Amino acid sequence: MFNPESLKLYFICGTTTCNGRNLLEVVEKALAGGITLFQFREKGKDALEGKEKEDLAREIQKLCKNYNVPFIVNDDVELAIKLNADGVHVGQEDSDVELIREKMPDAILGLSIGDELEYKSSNLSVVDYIGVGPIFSTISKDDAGKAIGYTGLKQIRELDRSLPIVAIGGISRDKIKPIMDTGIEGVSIISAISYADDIEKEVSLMLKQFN
Ligand code: TZP
Ligand code: MG
Repeated sequence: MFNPESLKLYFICGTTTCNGRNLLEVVEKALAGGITLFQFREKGKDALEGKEKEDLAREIQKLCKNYNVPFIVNDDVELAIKLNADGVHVGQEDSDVELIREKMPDAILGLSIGDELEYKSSNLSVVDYIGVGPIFSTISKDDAGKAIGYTGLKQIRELDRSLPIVAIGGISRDKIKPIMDTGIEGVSIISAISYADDIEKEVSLMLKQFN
């Protein structure tokens, strides 16, 4: 069952976006700090594939289970099914969300939305939440679209107040309060967590921003 509260502090990471650190250690520290959801996003040059990717995903899934935090796979629907992951997150260029919903009727299903046009052309009736952004410019995604800022985020929030939204792109601790003020459910973050000097402490400080 999907609880939109799990979107609150949503950490995304893979071996290519963890600052050369050991991904399992990074995820363990983030879990200890209090992240509310984890997405395994293994992408880009030098990303793991096949059995290596699957084995690492299983290890992270175990860690997340220990902390009772949902484990979501980015893009790779077949891996998500094989692992019986809690969910899958896809972009506009990935497979059709209706087909994914047929394959994974009970999983958490998230879709990336870059702007109002993408919002209007997507079948949102089968998804549990949307990831909206980039809000600000990002170092973590080469092909990220144009940053939409607080104004763009607010516009999308106002299109449907019942669809859970998580914001993404260039979000650091100081931006959490103003982003949450737009009335959305959470923030998803890569580098401000994976590059933090002390990941556990940074995550716990981020959590305080929601009070
Ligand atoms: N989609 C839009 S921006 C982005 C993704 C995956 C990267 C977010 O990473 P960061 O480091 O939190 O800006
Ligand atoms: Mg994708």
